[in-house]
Amino acid sequence: MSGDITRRTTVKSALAAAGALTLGTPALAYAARRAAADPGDAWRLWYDKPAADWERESLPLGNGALGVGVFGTLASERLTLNEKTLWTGGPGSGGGYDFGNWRDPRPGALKAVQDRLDAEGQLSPETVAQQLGQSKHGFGAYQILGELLLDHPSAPGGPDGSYWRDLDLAEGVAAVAYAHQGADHRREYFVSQPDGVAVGRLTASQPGRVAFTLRYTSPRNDFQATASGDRLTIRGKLQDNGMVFEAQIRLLTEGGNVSSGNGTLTVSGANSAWFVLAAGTDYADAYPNYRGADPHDRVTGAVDRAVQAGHGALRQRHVADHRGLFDRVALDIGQQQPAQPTDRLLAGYGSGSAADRALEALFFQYGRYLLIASSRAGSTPANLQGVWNNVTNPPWSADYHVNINLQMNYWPAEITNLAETTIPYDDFVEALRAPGRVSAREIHTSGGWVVHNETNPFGFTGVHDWASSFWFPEAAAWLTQQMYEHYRFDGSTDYLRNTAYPVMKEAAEFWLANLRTDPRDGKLVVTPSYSPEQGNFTAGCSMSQQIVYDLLTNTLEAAQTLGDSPDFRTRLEQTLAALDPGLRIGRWGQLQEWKADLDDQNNDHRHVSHLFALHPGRQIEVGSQWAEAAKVSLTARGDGGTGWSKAWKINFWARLTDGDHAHKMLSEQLKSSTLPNLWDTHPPFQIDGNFGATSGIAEMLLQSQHGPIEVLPALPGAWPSGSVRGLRARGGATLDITWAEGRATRIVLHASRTRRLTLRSDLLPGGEQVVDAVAGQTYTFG
Ligand code: FUC
Repeated sequence: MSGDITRRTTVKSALAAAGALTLGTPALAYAARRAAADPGDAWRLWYDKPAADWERESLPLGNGALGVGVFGTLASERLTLNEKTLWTGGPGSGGGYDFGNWRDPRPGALKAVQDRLDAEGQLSPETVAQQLGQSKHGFGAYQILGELLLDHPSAPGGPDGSYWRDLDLAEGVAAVAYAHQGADHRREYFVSQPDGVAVGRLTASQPGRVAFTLRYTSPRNDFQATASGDRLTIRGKLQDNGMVFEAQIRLLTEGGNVSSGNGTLTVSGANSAWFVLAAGTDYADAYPNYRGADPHDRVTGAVDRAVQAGHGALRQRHVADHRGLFDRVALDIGQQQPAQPTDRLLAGYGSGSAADRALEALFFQYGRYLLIASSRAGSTPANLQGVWNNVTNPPWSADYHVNINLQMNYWPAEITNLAETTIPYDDFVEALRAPGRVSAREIHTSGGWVVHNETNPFGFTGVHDWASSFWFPEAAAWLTQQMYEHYRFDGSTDYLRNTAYPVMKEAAEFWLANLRTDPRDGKLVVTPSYSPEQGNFTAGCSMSQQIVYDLLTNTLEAAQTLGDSPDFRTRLEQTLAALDPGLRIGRWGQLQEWKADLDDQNNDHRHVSHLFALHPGRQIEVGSQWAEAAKVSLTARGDGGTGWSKAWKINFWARLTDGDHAHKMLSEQLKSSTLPNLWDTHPPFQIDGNFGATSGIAEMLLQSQHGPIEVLPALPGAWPSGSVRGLRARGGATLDITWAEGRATRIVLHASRTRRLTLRSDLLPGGEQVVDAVAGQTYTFG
């Protein structure tokens, strides 16, 4: 790739051009060496100063369960620590916990709201919240685990010209380098999935120059830190809910020695030092208590095994594991790595240069990196901040919002070849069924399972009372969509039978029991229904109908594939036939957001919920009247919005096959919703926009939601030539695509399933070719 090649030659000139460096310092030599050593080096965030602010500048590392934020500060290195299950709230919580289910039964309350909607057409959210809402008890919040500080007795006062800090997305390694008193100092960090530990290593180019004191701090006072030998143990219990947490660090040196005392470990006179950290809690995703084994044995085992393995083996296993996922996709959109650190690259973005394309390609890969780092088997899925959090009261509790946000986190997973990252998502959704059945029974008097607007790790499937976001029973249906899509990409009927279908079927049973006939036209509608997060309550708003349509369509397809009972299939078919599809064109040509024509042409609300059928649904096909109406709606909504909203719009425009407008939305996101560490900002930092943008870029290059594989469906003029390797299409296909002057020049399809695929590209005679693909075979066109 062009980026790779330029990268190697520009690092030196980059640093020199930045005016910050004196050529020849040891740290520069390190930087140049590092860049030259790695030919796949395009994928790197780098900076010439330490992070001053966690949200804007820290560099994230993680293995799904553990997260580390690297500051790279000089005199005292700061590393924020996260363990994804460390949450207040839930069973045992001080304020009591009710899963969001009504504390007192409210017989007839739901029906009364439905009857009023039948009679009056609309109700204010406040009115409905008064009837059906309830204040939150014990919802809790994601907690920072603490911080590790590495205090250096001797370090430069501030970053001089030799300072370097980077995050290598391909290796999953962050590094800090600086020169001090004639020695080249270097710190390197990674968080290993295979070994379940965070690892740090400090080296110096002169013997005996590594010296620091390692200590732990926390904004809570609910812990004890005990140092003994080479081990620091932090053990505590959250005051709110009694959740037990433990972290252990072991610190080893080459040369010099380690001493312990007063809850700290001190290295002096060492040639190098390295540490491993493991952490855990007694959380388990098991209804109704959500507690499992004490973490002590697991944490001790992980640090001791890691020490035994040695730094070299840990690093090698980590990099192999990380690259095994990351390297599956390569993207070249004609980028050239510029002579600038990433924060300046971002600040200078917007001229349409090859440097802009470098940022766009980096942003795409960063979304993949963040998903690998925040969503691996064995923990909960990526939350609103992935796995990273620096406080005890993060925005929205850093929870699982399910009226778009959690779903958006997983949009890139299949198409960008990271299907393994969906394992924690599947586990989490599966575990919501048990509490979700109780909420279905107690709030909706029905079978099936349900979850409303947001949830936590303790099965909060009921409601709260924030009027504009407390009611969204469609969330369960929407959550199952990713599971069916996983099947559509992968094609494994075992997965469909054992994992996806039971969850989908039970969500479908909820809606079979809860749809109601609209007296106005006899159609089946969701009621009460609320288009997130605006307007009044009505019956049958478009998003509600489209989500139920999507669920029932997917469930029917799956029932046919698996040969489920004819009775059930007939019920699905009959319900689909009577269901209002949620597609209606209004007075100004727009796709209506509500069943009545209520849309305001000047409304620029961030949620564009009524386009669910376009993306992530597949009810709307480009070329149809619905697609035209969706375009009218989207145009009226405008190109603004919060971070995730802009990211969603990239996907919408890609699905409308308008590559230039999709690219416009990407550039809007980079210009006004992206922080110097390339985290998406809502504001504040919210990771869904990173994932949504990566998905949107992939959708510009490849789509398959309607079956046929569409190659380069929305290529923007800004990327006239390039290539992408390793994107996935539905039906078990992986594609490598090369293009020039805006047209595909070569397509390579790798089949992992034996099946008939339809490939569409203007490279093919007549624009389309049927491929009778055989698993394991490769097919080349052009
Ligand atoms: C949804 C959005 C908000 C925010 C929150 C976490 O409720 O409407 O903008 O993203 O999730």
